[in-house]
Amino acid sequence: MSNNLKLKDKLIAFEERVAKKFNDAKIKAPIHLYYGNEDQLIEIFKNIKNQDWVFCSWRSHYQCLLKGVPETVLMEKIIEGKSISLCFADYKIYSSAIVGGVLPIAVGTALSLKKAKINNKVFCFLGDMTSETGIAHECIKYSENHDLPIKFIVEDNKMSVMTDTREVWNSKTLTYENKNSDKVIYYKYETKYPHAGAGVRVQF
Ligand SMILES: Cc1ncc(C[n+]2csc(CCOP(=O)(O)OP(=O)(O)O)c2C)c(N)n1
Ligand SMILES: [Mg+2]
Repeated sequence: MSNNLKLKDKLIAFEERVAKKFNDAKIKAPIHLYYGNEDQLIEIFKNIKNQDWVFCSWRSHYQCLLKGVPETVLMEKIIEGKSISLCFADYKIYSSAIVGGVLPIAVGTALSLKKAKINNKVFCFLGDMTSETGIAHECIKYSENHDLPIKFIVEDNKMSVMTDTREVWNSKTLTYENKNSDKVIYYKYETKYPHAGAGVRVQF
């Protein structure tokens, strides 16, 4: 079995364990699970070094694991109810459940790295709807124009909770779907999980 396949299985199995704990009411706070984007994240993380910063949203279990947070440590935090805003300073990973909340913080981090001539990068993950907000447009424009050491990764599952993002904006394509920018990576994925929860207890 190749290393990528092992890692992919590990990621999927971790989310399945979280899903079971949530459905068994062992986790009392919201969870947001990933599925179907393992290959893309494994590829992206090949370019992320230990000393690089990773910024995420409410959905961040895969990034935490790929940044090196041990499964037991991550699971403990999730059981404590912290899934929605996981932060591990030692691993340089920071998340916020506020739509667009991490974007300016990621830009500021990239600006400070550039000013201090530190050779590390920032990787900022955002959903398709987040990528259409004003704050995302400003942050990406600022990062492009100042050539900051940052990559925004737009993760398109087509939905914002239960709402079709393209329908909202009355557009067949998203702003960053076909945009040629060295600051933006864009990919599409199909998940098997609802926006939040794992399909049995509370979900929305
Ligand atoms: C400021 C703010 N407004 C609304 C919400 C509620 N909310 C949480 S996730 C979400 C959908 C965001 O969709 P998208 O960016 O596509 O991310 P996905 O969950 O699909 O990965 C919304 C509206 C929030 N967390 N913060
Ligand atoms: Mg989405």
